[in-house]
Amino acid sequence: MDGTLELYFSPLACSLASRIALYEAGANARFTEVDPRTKRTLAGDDYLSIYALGMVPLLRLENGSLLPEGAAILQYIANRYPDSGLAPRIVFEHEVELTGETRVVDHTRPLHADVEILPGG
Ligand SMILES: N[C@@H](CCC(=O)N[C@@H](CS)C(=O)NCC(=O)O)C(=O)O
Repeated sequence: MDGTLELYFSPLACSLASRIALYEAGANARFTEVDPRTKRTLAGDDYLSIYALGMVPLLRLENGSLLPEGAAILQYIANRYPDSGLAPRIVFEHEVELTGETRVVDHTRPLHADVEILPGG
């Protein structure tokens, strides 16, 4: 555990999305390749002893804990690096009020309720 993220991946596998997200976010990360047939890393480590399911992607967090599942990893990266713009920022109503906005979004109304038809449209 050295304070960097570590992504376990296999080339051309679904871990590619997590790799791209980490690159796009400019994350300080190491990339450890896993051979899907032998379940060993390129350095020869037994991947099944790291993650018993033997699947990629798997992200080792800065605190050493392990996060599996591509969707969860992508969400984590987007949250961890909000300035990367990988996911839309969630604006809560109280934040809108804090910024002095007078219009508070009403989540109970259908989204299209605010859409105005343009003249000629
Ligand atoms: N539910 C997992 C599935 C991950 C997955 O199926 N990974 C494949 C590569 S795309 C894998 O590691 N297969 C190797 C195996 O099943 O032994 C996720 O979405 O991350």
